[in-house]
Amino acid sequence: MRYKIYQIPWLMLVVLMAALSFRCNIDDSPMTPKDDAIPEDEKQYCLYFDGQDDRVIVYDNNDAMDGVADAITLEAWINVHSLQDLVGRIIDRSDNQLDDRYVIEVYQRDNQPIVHLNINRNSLWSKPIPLKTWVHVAGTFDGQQMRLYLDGAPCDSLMVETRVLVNESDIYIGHGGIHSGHPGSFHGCLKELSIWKCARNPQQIRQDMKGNVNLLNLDLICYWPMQSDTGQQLPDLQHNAHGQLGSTAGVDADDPTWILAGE
Ligand SMILES: [Ca+2]
Ligand SMILES: [Ca+2]
Repeated sequence: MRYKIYQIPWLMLVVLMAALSFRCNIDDSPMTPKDDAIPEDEKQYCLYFDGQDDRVIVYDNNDAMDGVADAITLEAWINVHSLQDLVGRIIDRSDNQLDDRYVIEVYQRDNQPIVHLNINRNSLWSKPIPLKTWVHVAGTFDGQQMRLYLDGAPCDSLMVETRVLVNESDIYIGHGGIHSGHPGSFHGCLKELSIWKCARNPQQIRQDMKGNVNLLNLDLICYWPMQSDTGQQLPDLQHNAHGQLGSTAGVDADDPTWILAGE
């Protein structure tokens, strides 16, 4: 079969469009790299909490946990999947009277999640935050003023007269503690949790948000980065205040689940 000379540009156009179509089909394919394609040192894990009974417990058996008095900072990356409960605790340390406590949590208001910082019954609230999106939260108290930050930006503050003296309780992560008066089941993912014995300023919060926390900083009390799947233990890289997944040291129904942070 022979083509006439005026047919050749059309043939070239058809071939070009077929090639482009094939190329577009490739680009439209979902980007789902295989898990084993990611080098181990570039994986970033987090813990998924089911919003029902999952929890991490840091038992009160480490003096480093008690280094807070006149000032504190609580920090975490959170990804809220849904509001199954009125509150979802991120970090909760409460005594049996609720007069001595520090809590940072997600709270449900008008069917939207907001962040709530509570220090000894004093409260600060954020604006609504998006679901299924990573948000950095930080709550600070400098001895006089409580402040709340979202993604390193200040969003509220309050003058209070109090001290932080919670020294006899376990720390609960992703769930209310036994003294919290509420289940506080968090539904979603948490990573990069830290507790400091100072009120960190916005510049310090923003500087460390990307995981550049300096372990030589003496104000850092507990640091649970969740860098890898470490089984039943949540390692504290600062003072060995390791957390336990679930309600027992073995596998149980209260265990949160290690997943890759991008999932
Ligand atoms: Ca367990
Ligand atoms: Ca469970």
